[in-house]
Amino acid sequence: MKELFPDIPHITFEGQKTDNPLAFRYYDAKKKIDGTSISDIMRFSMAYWHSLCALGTDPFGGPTMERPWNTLDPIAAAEMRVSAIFELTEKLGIPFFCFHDRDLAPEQESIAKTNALLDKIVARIKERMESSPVRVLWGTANLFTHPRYMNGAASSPSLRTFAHAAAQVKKALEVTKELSGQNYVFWGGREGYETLLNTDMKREREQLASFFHMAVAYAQEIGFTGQLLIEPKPKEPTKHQYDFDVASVIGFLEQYGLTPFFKINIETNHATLAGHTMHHEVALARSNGVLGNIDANSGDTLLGWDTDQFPVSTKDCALVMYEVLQNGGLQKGGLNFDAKVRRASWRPVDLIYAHVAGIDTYTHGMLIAKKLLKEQTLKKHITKRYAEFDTSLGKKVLERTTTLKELETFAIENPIHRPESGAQEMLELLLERAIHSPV
Ligand code: XUL
Ligand code: CO
Repeated sequence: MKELFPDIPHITFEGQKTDNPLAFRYYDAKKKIDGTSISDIMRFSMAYWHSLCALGTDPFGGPTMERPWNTLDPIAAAEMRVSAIFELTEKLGIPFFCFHDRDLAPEQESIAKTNALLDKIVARIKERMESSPVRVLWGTANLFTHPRYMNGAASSPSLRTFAHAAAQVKKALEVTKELSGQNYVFWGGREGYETLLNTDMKREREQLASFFHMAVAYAQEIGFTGQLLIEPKPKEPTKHQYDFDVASVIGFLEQYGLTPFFKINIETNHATLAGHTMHHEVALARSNGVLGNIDANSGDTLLGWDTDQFPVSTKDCALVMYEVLQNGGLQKGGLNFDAKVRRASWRPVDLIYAHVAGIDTYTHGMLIAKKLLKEQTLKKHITKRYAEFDTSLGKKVLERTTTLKELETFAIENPIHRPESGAQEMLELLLERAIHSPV
């Protein structure tokens, strides 16, 4: 097979001393840690949309990316992108990719024609998978680009729009199953509102819940065994999105009887847009048993929108992996680079530098997290900090078997002026040292 990117080599592990930016310092894919290969722990994935479809446009400027399919018609370009996803992931040693239906094939003038073209591209992907180790991490439906979704998809006031969204999700679930996708994602970029002056919020949330129930039923009907995931984001493109953050999604799932069917896909830049750290979101999901997938990227603290940059902060990645490891891994989920190169980074090789940076930073973070857990660096302080709640009265509080009266008696017998120091600065020092210690 002719290579599309002959100048891009296979990226290999060269160890911590290498200065080669087209090699890994930490990602030794086959190396086993406690019996599991690094590749299986990390479960990295490439995002079809950012790496193959994005043109480098922004609200002020046109396309900048140089890609071999630029001059082709849309269908020939879609076919070439199939070769590209396998070539790039294989060269990087990335085992998965994720896609929206419309990333694979452009929409045509009718549902029947759109689905027929999608089937053609899907057949091509299936054929390539026969000779490639690369697999689908998750699929999703793009329910935000077409003008019919301008007022939302499942939360649209138009039943016709709602039905189109339903038809699209039905097909996207079928396609994800056909490609043995391990998860299916719902990101509702337009499931929210621009102004309450024209919005019935109660009804829209009920529509959304009904939509999810139908998707669960259809996934079961066709025998899709992948994990269903909801991806929160507080805003952008809509002013307010119903799946605001992990806490809102947990509440929504609970309210509408959807908890058993969904986990959460957490994206770093969405967490920060919601005013949280990524660590907060991942920790909250883990402690509620709904950590499903990570959309790995980073934002820019000086900008108020979703910049989708590659993750390059060792500390942030270490803290995410600290939770992932305590979760026993991500099971069916993975670490999907929902990230794009800047529009001035127009060369194909810039995509490779970006992924090497993300892969190595996250793998380094995992190794640091492993050490933090093994040495109980933070854990032993947390255990000590809550020790009073391990006493019999403390346990009664958690079991809800004590009373204000009993606690009053205890308070009289046990006066307290100052509890233990929180020791935040010492813990920050220990974390900083761990980040800069050999792994
Ligand atoms: C948008 C975003 C999406 C979802 C899939 O901010 O993250 O790419 O991951 O629709
Ligand atoms: Co995402």
